[in-house]
Amino acid sequence: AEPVRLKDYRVPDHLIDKVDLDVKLRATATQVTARLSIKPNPKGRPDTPLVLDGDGLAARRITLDGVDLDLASGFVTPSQLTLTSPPQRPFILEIETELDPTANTRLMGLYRTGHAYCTQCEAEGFRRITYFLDRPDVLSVYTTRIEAEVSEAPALLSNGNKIAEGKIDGTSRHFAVWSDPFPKPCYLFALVGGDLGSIHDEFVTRSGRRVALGIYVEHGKEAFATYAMDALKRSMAWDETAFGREYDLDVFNIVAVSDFNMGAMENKGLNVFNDKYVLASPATATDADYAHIEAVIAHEYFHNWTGNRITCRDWFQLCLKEGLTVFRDHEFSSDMRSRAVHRIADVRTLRAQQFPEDAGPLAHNVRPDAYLEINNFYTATIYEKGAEIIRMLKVLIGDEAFAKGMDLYFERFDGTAATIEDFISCFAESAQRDLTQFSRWYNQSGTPLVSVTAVYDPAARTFTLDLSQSSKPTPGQPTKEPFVIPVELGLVAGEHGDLKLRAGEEDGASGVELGRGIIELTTPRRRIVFRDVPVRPSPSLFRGFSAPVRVEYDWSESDLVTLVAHDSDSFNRWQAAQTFATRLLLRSVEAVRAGGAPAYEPNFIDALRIVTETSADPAFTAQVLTLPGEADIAREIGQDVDPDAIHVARKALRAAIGHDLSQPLLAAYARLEDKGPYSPDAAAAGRRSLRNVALDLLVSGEIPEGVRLAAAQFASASTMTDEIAALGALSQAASAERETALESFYQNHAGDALVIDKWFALQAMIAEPGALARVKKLTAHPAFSLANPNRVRSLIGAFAAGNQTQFNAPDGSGYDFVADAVLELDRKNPQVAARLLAAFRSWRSLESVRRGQAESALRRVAGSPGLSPDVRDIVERSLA
Ligand code: BAL
Ligand code: ZN
Repeated sequence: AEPVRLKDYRVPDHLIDKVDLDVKLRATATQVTARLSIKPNPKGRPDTPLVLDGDGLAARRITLDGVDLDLASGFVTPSQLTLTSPPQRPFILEIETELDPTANTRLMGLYRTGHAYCTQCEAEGFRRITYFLDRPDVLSVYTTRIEAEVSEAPALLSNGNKIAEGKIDGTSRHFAVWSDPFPKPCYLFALVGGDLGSIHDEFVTRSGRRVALGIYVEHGKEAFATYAMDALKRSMAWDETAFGREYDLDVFNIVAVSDFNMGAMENKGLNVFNDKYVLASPATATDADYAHIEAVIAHEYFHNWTGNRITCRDWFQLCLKEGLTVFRDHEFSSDMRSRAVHRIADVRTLRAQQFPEDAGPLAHNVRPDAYLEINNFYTATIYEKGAEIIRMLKVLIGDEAFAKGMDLYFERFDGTAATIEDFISCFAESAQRDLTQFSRWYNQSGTPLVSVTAVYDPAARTFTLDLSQSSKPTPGQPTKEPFVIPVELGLVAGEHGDLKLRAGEEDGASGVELGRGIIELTTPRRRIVFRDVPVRPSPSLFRGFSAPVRVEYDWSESDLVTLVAHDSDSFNRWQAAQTFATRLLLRSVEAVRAGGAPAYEPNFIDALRIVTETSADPAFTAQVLTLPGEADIAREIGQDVDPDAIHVARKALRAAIGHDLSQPLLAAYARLEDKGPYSPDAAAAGRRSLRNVALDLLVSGEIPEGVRLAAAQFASASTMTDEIAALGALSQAASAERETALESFYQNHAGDALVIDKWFALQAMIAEPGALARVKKLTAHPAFSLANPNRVRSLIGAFAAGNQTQFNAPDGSGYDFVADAVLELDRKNPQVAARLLAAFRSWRSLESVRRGQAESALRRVAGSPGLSPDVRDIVERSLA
């Protein structure tokens, strides 16, 4: 297949103003009648054929202005409907198709899940329902009539407002008609018909619109949706105050289903969710689950403006809605929780998920310029790096110009399908600034490296900082132009804190920059000479992670200890601990590979001790005590990676922390015990997180009291947070107790799919040689199914992404297992299969034996017959 290219974009030659759908739901033979009001696009080319997209469709009848077209004449295939010379005036095309929702295992288009029919149309699922101009710049007003058996689907939902409903006389069927007044692209279409429980509430917008809110879930799970409802109302209120955005329909419904490819989907007025991001109770969901639910509910709701009211012109602009909406949900969560701790968590995610993507064969621009399969571009780069770019923009132009630019964007592009250029132009205008160079962030892939050196001259009292930026080649981009990189910095003089930044124009800095503490690196190199510097300071660079870059600076150990203790920027206090840990771990890995013992550094442990004993914020302390992950360390090493050595080094450092800090950790554990009823708020969650990090470290350090506490906590936990944390701690080492605990966890939670997902994932991530055998055995467990994406991700996905030593076993067994799973899954659900295969993305950085094994597994996948376009795209890019 030929890639789709951004440079080939052309406006559509036809438009579809109005879509009237009539859907008669039946388990294996659903009948869809689509009445499309089509017209030539005055901005398109005249006299061109009309080509509608289809995917696996079976047309039953097609009429043009009421006249039957001959289906046998060859103008319609399962994947296309072509009118070679359509009328040069508005006309009505009516298309009847028949679908089998039960046989739809791809979970795109209309499918069955649990007790419901539901749809997923983004990116190109609508063409599996009817023939259409399936592209985001064709906006139509939809009316949807749904009909079903009353007993099978008492609830009938679609986009917009319900305008009619009733029984169908003489039958056991009923219908509902929904009308959505807002023109939208077909990827935002949704319908649901099902036998579901629901909870209802109301939100009154600031201009007085009463909005009926509903959340639909499996019967019996209604009480588990109350937190999601609360998060929804908070999201609606927040968008009014933070972005001036009000909701615009009388109804907002959410439906939670258990079989879903993505996390959730922002269909206009009818969000469909993976139930993982809706259902929560203290006994079944962890604090992290609560935080995710809050964030995803907010994210999908915020799409109503950034995505729905203003949509994307084409799929190359995906980050226009995704990066921006992630930025908005990060801001929301920061306001709801601790901003500093939230920032740390977001950066951890970016580094764990986006940095490796950007460093490997799957690297791509935040705005790609070509794709073979758009489903493969719902990536950390589009989402997380896309959000970072917007955050950087805000840092660069300041809050006021940023807010003005957002207002301009909403005002100017409401009701349109927009581009990144449209978006950026609003900020260029509001900030009165040329953002051409800044836009390179959208068009060049890879993580830039900023190298910094410094010289202190005590006689001259100057501190000279030399900054330089460089970027490695990425696929298709051998060289890069310099980026605009905002460097938020401070010079920390021990316990005296920040020095005032002084430098003149002749020293390479502007007063405006110094006043804000934000230096812009726009050229390959920049030197700044700071004046009146009384002592050698410790530079605090990229405060708040002001740009998505890697930083290289040779901090001394005493600099790092100073920054951990005294940096006024709490993100950089955490970062200094991470930098120290990383340095130590890299040294250890080398020692271990050379046959020696892991490195040990009392200064590092002491820095952690000070935070543990003095920090008033348990959530922050928990972050400081959490070392970089094994994959993070692998990425830092970059080449010739040996995951076993990394595991040994990291495990030894955790053991040292647990051992050496056992007293303060035990004290924190005792002090932070939950008193009173459960609350998912950030403060309570923060206390539990430190307590559980302490427990885990104590068990790592083989402190007998820690092991005893873990067993006791597992036996008596009243929350899933504490229960799974204790089980995780107990699972660190092989023992009969571990197996008993795993068995009892299963018995206690059997039947609760989301909890059993955790049980699968925990076992998949056990870092010991028996893990693969265990995972293979679990694929035969009655609770496992390849048909359920959450299950696949929790068992096979967790093994591939979360078990570095066993997935990367040198005999290739981990790779073979995942490759086999990908091939089997590809026949059912290519989208999920392709996502799973992306776990190989860092294969080239491995040492040669593993690299060879990974390559042969990938080649075996590549050589298998009948691959989906999704998997073929990933495997070919991985091997290129
Ligand atoms: N638009 C796909 C799901 C999401 O990002 O909200
Ligand atoms: Zn989104």
